[in-house]
Amino acid sequence: MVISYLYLPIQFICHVGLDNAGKTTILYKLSLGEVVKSTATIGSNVEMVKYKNIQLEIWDLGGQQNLRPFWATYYKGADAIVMVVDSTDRARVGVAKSELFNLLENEELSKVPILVLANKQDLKDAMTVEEMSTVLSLHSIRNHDWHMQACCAINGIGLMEALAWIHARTKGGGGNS
Ligand SMILES: Nc1nc2c(ncn2[C@@H]2O[C@H](COP(=O)(O)OP(=O)(O)OP(=O)(O)O)[C@@H](O)[C@H]2O)c(=O)[nH]1
Ligand SMILES: [Mg+2]
Repeated sequence: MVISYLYLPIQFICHVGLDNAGKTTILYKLSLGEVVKSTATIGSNVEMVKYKNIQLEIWDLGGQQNLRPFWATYYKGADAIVMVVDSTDRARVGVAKSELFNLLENEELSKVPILVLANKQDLKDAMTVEEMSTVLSLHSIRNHDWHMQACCAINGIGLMEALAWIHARTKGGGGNS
């Protein structure tokens, strides 16, 4: 029913990650169920996505280098951060790592769970979750609840698991936020 839908609690999520990682493609795959041809995001896109007993207000932020300093202006009140990484972008995985560890230091995010999406798993040269976890040094993260999920924004594989991980960390799903 429309009315009960409107009253579902809202969780505030930010999609961050380098340009071309697939953040916008994931946003529209989740909200529309379709692959939308995207152009580089300048600023942000926002969409509501219903999942079980919550609504996710997902802010998709532009990932180009000159836009990354603005990510932090969206962090206040965030219930989860989703960092999207292009699993084929070996050349820039070090940059992605540095952006990830930079956001982990942000005080606004001190209690916020971090989901890392290893996107573009449909491409044959994609790094595996194990390789990505190693190159991103995820196991050295001690001060955040984090998880890595393999996914593909084109066929949607892994995206429901991503939502389930976030849901489990909300009050409705048994978590604290
Ligand atoms: N093969 C494949 N291509 C993908 C996948 N996800 C996204 N893409 C493609 O990657 C390109 C960049 O996707 P976007 O969603 O625009 O990337 P973005 O992270 O939003 O980039 P910025 O807005 O510049 O930060 C597009 O051509 C997408 O079609 C995927 O899982 N597999
Ligand atoms: Mg985008």
